[in-house]
Amino acid sequence: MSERPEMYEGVDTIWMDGEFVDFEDAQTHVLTHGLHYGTGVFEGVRCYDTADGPAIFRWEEHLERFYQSAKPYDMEIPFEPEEISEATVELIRREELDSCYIRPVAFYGYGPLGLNPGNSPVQVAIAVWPWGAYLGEEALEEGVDVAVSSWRKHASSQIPTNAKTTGAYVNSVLASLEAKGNGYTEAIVLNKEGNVAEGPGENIFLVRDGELYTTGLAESILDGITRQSVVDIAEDLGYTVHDDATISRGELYTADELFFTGTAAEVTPIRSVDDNEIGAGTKGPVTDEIQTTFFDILDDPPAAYEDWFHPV
Ligand code: PPE
Repeated sequence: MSERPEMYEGVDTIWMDGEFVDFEDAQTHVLTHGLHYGTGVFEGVRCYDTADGPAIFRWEEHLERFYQSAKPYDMEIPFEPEEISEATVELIRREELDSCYIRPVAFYGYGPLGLNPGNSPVQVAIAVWPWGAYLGEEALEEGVDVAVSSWRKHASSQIPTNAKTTGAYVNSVLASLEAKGNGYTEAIVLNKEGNVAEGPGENIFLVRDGELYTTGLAESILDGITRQSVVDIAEDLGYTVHDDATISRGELYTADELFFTGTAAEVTPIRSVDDNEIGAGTKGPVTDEIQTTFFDILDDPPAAYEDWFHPV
């Protein structure tokens, strides 16, 4: 096996198919259905080192989406949510991590190939590892330079976009490769209609005249849990939020502020789109207030947001 990526240094254990196995032993056959056809579903979750101890952020919502994602693929995850939850908590404890990223994945495993996955067993694994700022520490302060991708997001009538399916992420990979290849930090992907969908691994928010806009669920986006959280936070801060918006490409350039949300990306300001400066070309004041509130909540959960946290 090739050398272990630095990202996973120090990780000893992975939970796989009901057991805790050594990191190096979490293997699967090359004739795995999900490897050939992308028939897997996954989650990305973060555990934060809060003032009340390590806690998983919005765990119930992530677990629910995990099972929902499996539905269009007739995939029966052979474990109850409680079992997945207990395994995850135990894994974080064993790794003695205060904060980490959590990656549950379920996929059609080694069975007869052919498109019908029905004869392949469903395999499930959970890995945890420390993962810092997704787009870099500096991105959280200064913002990122992004480009509108020439790749369009698939419509939900082609591949359900509200399901977090492994195979569907080739679209995100293409957009991300193109953006990075052209010297940008991240992409923005338009939907089939040519309106804004989302980032390859993030939802997007626009600020105009003190109000917030985020693309609606019918715009071929993932129903992001950070997106939902930011809508709540912004409303609690007194902002008007339009969470069912259609945003045209042109509106990106004239926005007062733009930012990404996601489990990995958290709240990341966007400072330019296609080399056009957004606002003052740095983190804007509304983005700053929302980002600060978001990180404050994660740091020391106030009573009003307590149910967003699952103690480890
Ligand atoms: N859109 C897409 C396409 C997406 O992948 C994510 C998460 C989001 C929106 C935001 O959703 P949420 O995490 O529930 O707020 N992307 C995950 C994978 C990133 C990766 O590079 O892998 C994540 O952030 O964990």
